[in-house]
Amino acid sequence: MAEVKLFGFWGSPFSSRVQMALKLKGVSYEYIEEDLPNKSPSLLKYNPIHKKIPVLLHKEKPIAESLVILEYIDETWEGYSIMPEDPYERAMVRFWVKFLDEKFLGAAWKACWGEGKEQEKAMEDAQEVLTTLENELKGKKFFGGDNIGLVDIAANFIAFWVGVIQDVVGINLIEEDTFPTLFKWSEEFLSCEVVKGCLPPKDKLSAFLLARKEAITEAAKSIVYK
Ligand SMILES: N[C@@H](CCC(=O)N[C@@H](CS)C(=O)NCC(=O)O)C(=O)O
Repeated sequence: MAEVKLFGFWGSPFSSRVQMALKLKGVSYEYIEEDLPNKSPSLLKYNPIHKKIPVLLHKEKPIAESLVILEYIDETWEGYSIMPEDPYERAMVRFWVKFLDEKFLGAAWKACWGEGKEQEKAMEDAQEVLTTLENELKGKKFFGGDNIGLVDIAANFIAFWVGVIQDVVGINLIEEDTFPTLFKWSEEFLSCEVVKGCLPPKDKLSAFLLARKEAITEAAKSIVYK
């Protein structure tokens, strides 16, 4: 039995985060694809609280929540480090990933899939977050400095998913002339072989989202972000 297993879903940026960290560390693992509308008994057993992917199973012990998993991976295996050593720098990484998940994901999803006034407001909110990130990134190649770190991995949604969704729904959230630093960062990030190997095929993701456009638009109405 594999020592490390990952329960994931091919189109999920959260699964992709975990795959990136495992691959950067060189950890071999068994990947188990979940059918999210029909979750497996194993997923429900290992993540009974949220019932979501990703779940990392290490020596039969489950860990849920992608950001928690990323830190666990960094602390458990040696080699490439996605977290800095300095406690203050580590605190800053935690600050930025919390900011990303709390302030960007909900707003961006609603900006892409929302309608009317709610969509307009979400677009403004998402762009405000992007402006903050643009400033944070100035003068650096990656959020992690010269190398990809935990914040870069957590921001995979900005680098890849936003671009695909933009094309599907026909909006422009991130463009080269509005966020040049983030745009360049995306290109650098997406050109990394490990990153490329942990992303879904663009066409497959576009088709998947397009086929569910109505359902996603409906679900986006209930998104509340801070
Ligand atoms: N905060 C979680 C989010 C994970 C998440 O939203 N997973 C989605 C797939 S992208 C899921 O499993 N959804 C199933 C459901 O909600 O029923 C993390 O960072 O791991």
